[in-house]
Amino acid sequence: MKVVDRVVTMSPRRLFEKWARFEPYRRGPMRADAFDAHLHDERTATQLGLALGVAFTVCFATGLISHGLQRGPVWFREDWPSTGISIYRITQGLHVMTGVAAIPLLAVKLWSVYPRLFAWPPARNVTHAIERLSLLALVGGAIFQLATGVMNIFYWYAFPFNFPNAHYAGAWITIGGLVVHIGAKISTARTALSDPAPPEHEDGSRLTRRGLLAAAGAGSGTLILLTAGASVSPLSRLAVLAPRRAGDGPQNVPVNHVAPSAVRAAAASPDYRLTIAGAVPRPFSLTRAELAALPRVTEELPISCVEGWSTNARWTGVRLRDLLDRAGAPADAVVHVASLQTSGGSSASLLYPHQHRDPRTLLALELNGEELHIDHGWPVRLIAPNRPGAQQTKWISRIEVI
Ligand SMILES: Nc1nc2c(c(=O)[nH]1)N[C@H]1C(S)=C(S)[C@@H](COP(=O)(O)O)O[C@H]1N2
Ligand SMILES: [Mo]
Repeated sequence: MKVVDRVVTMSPRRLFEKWARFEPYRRGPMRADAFDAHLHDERTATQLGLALGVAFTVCFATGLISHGLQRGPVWFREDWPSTGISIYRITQGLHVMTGVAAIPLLAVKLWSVYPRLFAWPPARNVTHAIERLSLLALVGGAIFQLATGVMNIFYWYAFPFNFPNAHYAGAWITIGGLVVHIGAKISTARTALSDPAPPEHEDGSRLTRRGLLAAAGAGSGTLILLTAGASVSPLSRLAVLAPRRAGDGPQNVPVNHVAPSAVRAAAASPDYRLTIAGAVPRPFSLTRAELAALPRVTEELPISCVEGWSTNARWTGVRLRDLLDRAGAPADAVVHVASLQTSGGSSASLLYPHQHRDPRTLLALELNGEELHIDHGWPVRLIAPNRPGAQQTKWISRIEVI
C-alpha cells in the first residue's frame, strides 16, 4: 500500500530515482506504519467529504424531481408548474453536472481514506461495525450511481437491469449510506476542521494536502467544463466529452431516438390522421394538410433530455388547447398523447390540466423555421413548457381525453 502512496505522491523525477533502485515492499497493509498519515488524515478526508456531500445532495434532489415527473405520484406531476419554462432544464443540467463533478472527488476521497479499510481491529463495537457496513452502501451505491449515470449519457445499456428503476433504487441506498456516515462522522469531522491544520510536508518534492485538494478540484472543474455545454448552450463548443450538445443534429437540435421504420411508413402514408377522441362530445380527425391549415403560433421552448442534454429551439405549430376546445374537452381533463410508435417508454405521455391549458403547449409542425424533420417528430409532435424531454411525444397519432 505504501507503494501506491509513494507512487501517487512522488514527483516524476523522484519516481524515476526510486524505480532505478527498486526494492520489493513485502510489508502487509495491517502494519501500524503501513501508511503515511499525510494525505490520509481526517482533515483532508473531511474537506473532500464536504464537497462530495454537497454534490451528492444536489444530485439526489434534482434526480428526485426528474423521477417524480416521470414516474412519481400524481400530486407532484399535477402541481409541477409549466410557468417557468426552463426549471426542468436547470434541475436536469445540475443533476448531470453534480454527478460528473463527483467522479474525481470520489476517486480522491476513496484514495485518501482507503488505508482505513485495514484499520485494526476491524470493528471496535457493534455501532462501529454497523457504521463500517453502511460504508458498503455508500461507496458501492456512489460508484454504481456515477457509473450507470455516465453509461446512460452514452446510451450504453450494457447492464441487464432497467436503468431508471436501478438508478432510483441506487439513489436511496447511496443517500441512506450518506446519512448514516455523516451521523457517525460529524463530531470527528468538526474536530478535524476546527483544529489547526497539521503541518504540510517539509520535503518540497511531495504532494501537499493543499495540492491534493487543488488537483481534485481541478479534475472536477475540467470535467464540468468539458461536459456542461450539453445543457449550457454558450459552453456547447467546449463539450467535447458529451455525446450530444446544442447545435448537433438536424435543424440544430440533437435527436434522441430516431424514427423507426414502421413509424416512417405510417407517417408517410396517405391514411395518416391526427385523432382527438375520448371523453369529448365532438371527437374529430385531421389530415396533416388540415392540421397545417389551422392558425399557428411560434414559441421558444427547450427540450431537456434525461440522457444529459438540453437545448432551446423555436417551435411553430397549433395550440393543443385550441384542438381540445374544438372537441369540447373539459378544462380539468387529463390528456393522453399517443405516438404512431406502438412500443417504448416514450411513445406516449400525459398532460395535466395546467399543461394542456398552457398557451405555449404546442402540436409542433415546424422546428427552427423548417418543416419538422422526421427524426424530430414529423408529421406532428408535442412540445410543452418545463417537461422532461421523454414526455415531448413525437409522431403523434392520437390525443385521448380521459
Ligand atoms: N414517440 C416518441 N417520442 C419521443 C421519444 C421516443 O422515443 N418516441 N423520445 C423522447 C425523448 S427521450 C426525448 S429527449 C425527445 C427528444 O426529441 P428530439 O429527438 O426531437 O430532440 O423526444 C421524446 N419523444
Ligand atoms: Mo430523453
